Amino acid sequence: MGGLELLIFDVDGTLADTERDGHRVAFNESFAEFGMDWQWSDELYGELLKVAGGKERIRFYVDHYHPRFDPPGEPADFIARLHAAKTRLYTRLLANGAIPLRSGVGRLLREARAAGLHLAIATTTSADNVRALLRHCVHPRAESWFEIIAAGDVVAAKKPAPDIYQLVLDRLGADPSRCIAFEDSENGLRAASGADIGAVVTVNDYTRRQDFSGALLVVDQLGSPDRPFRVLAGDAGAHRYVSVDLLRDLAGRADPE
Ligand code: XBP
Ligand code: MG
Repeated sequence: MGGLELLIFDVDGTLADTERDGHRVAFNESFAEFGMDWQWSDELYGELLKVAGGKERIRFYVDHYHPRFDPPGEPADFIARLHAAKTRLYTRLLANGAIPLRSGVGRLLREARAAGLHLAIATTTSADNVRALLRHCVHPRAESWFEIIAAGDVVAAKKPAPDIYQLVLDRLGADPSRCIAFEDSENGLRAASGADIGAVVTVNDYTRRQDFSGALLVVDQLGSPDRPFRVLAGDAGAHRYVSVDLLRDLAGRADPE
């Protein structure tokens, strides 16, 4: 007999709107630090987000927008140094409180812990960024709330490949039918689906027009009793925000046993 056991969270765009006001700003600051006049506008960044991973995104940008760029030294080393600076600048933004959690995230994490559910992270971003976000935006000891923080370069293929979700399942010996993933993007949904994990999608401004077919539920936010969600696809029954009860309903429907 099945039953919900594990919630697996994406980070960027899901726990917080980190992309436009966090990663994008830090990328631009790192370019300036390296004496380059590259500027990623809000609009251009929306385009670049189709490439998952910061180093991969810089490489794509160079190939498509500055194909004759001649970096000092090996291109891979240059990108790695630039990206390390970006991580330092991004975690500083988090420490300064520049990026709040999305609606309902803190509430659901606490409710899930109180209900005895296990928590995990499956993200494309670097582990340093996840730790900084958990510490500064969730709780000083929030890192210890998660059974595993699967992040960044620990897998060969980033989302939309299922590898990072598969790693979480393998490490925890978890049955995907007893898990629910939380994602904000089509790349993330495809990664979760590829590992046979049902997903709740909370869209944001960069992702709301993407294809979320196959998601258990698509909403505009996790929400709370005084700030209900808007359902964009799927059936939330009488629920008005994403609670543990709703998640158990969704997991039960996906697994008829
Ligand atoms: C997140 C990403 C990351 C971040 C930047 O995708 O694509 O690249 O934008 O992080 P997801 P790094 O939310 O689907 O995991 O610069 O640390 O790669
Ligand atoms: Mg995301």
